[in-house]
Amino acid sequence: MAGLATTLGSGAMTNSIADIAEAQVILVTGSNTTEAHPVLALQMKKAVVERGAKLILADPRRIELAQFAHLHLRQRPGSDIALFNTMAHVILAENLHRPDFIAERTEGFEAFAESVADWTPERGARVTGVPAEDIIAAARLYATAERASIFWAMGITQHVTGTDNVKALVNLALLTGHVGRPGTGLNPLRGQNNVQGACDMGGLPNVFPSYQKVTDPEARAKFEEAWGMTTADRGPLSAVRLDTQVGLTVTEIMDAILAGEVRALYIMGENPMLSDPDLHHAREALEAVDFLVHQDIFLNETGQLADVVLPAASFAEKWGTFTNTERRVQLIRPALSPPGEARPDWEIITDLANRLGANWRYESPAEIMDEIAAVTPIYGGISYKRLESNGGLQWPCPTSDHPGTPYLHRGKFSRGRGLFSVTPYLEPAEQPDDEYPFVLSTGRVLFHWHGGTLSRRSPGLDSLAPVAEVEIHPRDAERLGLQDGQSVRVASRRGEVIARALITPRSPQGTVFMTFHYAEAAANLLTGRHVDPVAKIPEYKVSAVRVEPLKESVLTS
Ligand SMILES: Nc1nc2c(c(=O)[nH]1)N[C@H]1C(S)=C(S)[C@@H](COP(=O)(O)OP(=O)(O)OC[C@H]3O[C@@H](n4cnc5c(=O)[nH]c(N)nc54)[C@H](O)[C@@H]3O)O[C@H]1N2
Ligand SMILES: Nc1nc2c(c(=O)[nH]1)N[C@H]1C(S)=C(S)[C@@H](COP(=O)(O)OP(=O)(O)OC[C@H]3O[C@@H](n4cnc5c(=O)[nH]c(N)nc54)[C@H](O)[C@@H]3O)O[C@H]1N2
Ligand SMILES: [Mo]
Repeated sequence: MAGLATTLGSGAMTNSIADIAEAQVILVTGSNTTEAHPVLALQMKKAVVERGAKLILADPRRIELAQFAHLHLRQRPGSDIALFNTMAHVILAENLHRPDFIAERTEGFEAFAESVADWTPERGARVTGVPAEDIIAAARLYATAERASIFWAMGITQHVTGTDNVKALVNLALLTGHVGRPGTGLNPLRGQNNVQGACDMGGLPNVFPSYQKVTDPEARAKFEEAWGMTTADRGPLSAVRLDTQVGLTVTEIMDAILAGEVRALYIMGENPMLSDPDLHHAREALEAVDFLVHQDIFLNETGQLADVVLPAASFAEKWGTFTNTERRVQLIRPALSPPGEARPDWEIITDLANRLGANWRYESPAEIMDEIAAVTPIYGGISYKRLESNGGLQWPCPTSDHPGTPYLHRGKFSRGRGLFSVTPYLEPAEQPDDEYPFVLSTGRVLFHWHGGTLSRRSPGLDSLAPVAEVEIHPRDAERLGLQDGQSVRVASRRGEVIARALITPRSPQGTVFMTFHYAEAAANLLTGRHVDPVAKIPEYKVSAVRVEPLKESVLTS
């Protein structure tokens, strides 16, 4: 979001899923699309197989999508800026850019062009490990297509240069005019079913709903008025004003607890005891905090540390909306009643607010949606009534007769002109050395979801991926004297886990891959706390580890 919002003015996916079929060239990078977004990946396969689109895959691992790729660039983990700067160099050197588009719709071109002048294909190849001719071929293919789109996910963002990685991709689209039209665009695939909606509603430390900044006095005044904070009937809360200070991000909160600056924590639908980096540190913080509330549909590893647990109803047991990766707001309806004392999240929060002295009178989620529409311009025309009668609406949808917006930035960027950025290449924060000679990359498999709180309760799913595995290249395995299926200890500077070796050329030599789905072999005991300075996202995709074969098999499956 940080990378896109600064350069284009909106942090969301620019185009639509249906649009994938229109692209002639699709660049997918840092997205294991067939495992993490399997339904959307079908559109990519269809574009390639049925429409002859060319797929450029830039991913260190030989993921399933590689079988559909015209070109597979296997860059060293964390070398993306070098790769995309080099592609930009080639596009400029071969005059494949669009001077008309650049002049009309962008700014910052000169400084950017100068900054990639020395990113020759030879230098790019040296830094990324990708053959120079492949980088050149990818640049030509992307630039000369009539319509080319870019898709990415966590392989791009979970680095200390995550924000600049995104900006380097934005540079490519601005250079070639591949944005603002069908079949083009800059498309971050949002991971969780409602992460887009959570951000739109202001679930970020620095904004109110619709990305209105908390530091903007006008925005603050608007919300204070809308929420009745300036009127007298607020009882004990009438002296409370909206905070204009930017809050903390997840990774900062853990540090602030240990510094004594955060005393209470209310966690809703999240399991940091498996998903945060450096779990020993996360545990220390969650044990140190004076008061911990956990609101979840299951008692997960984090809930076990809580002072108070509030049981919530699941998606199947309540009304609500999810906003998906293409900005589409869709209605959910209850199919079951919540078990036991579980209640919808909005009811729990409303009750809590009223016990604190607020005077909230919501009767239903539909009413909350009406309030959202009133204060959130991009959702201005969205109501339950409209959502009931169609397949959802894509924001911006400012008025009740607006049909929604399939692609952004048509004719003009949300910020006015698209901004070129200078993106200097930086190595990952932790490099392999003699003691920790492998790069550990972490991510997902098709059958499990994050900490496994949901998917590992499903015997069907768990039987398909029951044990934590470490992908390791055959040549590395040979050097370690390792057999397929043997138990190994994986250790980093922060901790160690035991998992089962999966010998495969999927991960490149020198890199091992693990998921973070297994509490009994939690990959985040190994990962470190280095973060991107802007977005504060941890570098989950690069840690230095050691792999030691174990004699006996300690795993049962
Ligand atoms: N089955 C399943 N699906 C999910 C989830 C799940 O837990 N399980 N989680 C959801 C969520 S919240 C998210 S955010 C998405 C995540 O979706 P993805 O980001 O697609 O999933 P990851 O497994 O994290 O994989 C990222 C890809 O980045 C590649 N990669 C690693 N290092 C680098 C690098 O340095 N550069 C580049 N360019 N690529 C690199 C990996 O090889 C991998 O193919 O998935 C969503 N979908
Ligand atoms: N090493 C490593 N670590 C990572 C990543 C990585 O690639 N590598 N990826 C990161 C990313 S992109 C993400 S998104 C995070 C995900 O990390 P988390 O969000 O912490 O992981 P989940 O296991 O999805 O936890 C979601 C919780 O929400 C609960 N829940 C489900 N539905 C509801 C509901 O309706 N109401 C309430 N109150 N609770 C509900 C579930 O039971 C579960 O306990 O992990 C991050 N951590
Ligand atoms: Mo995510």
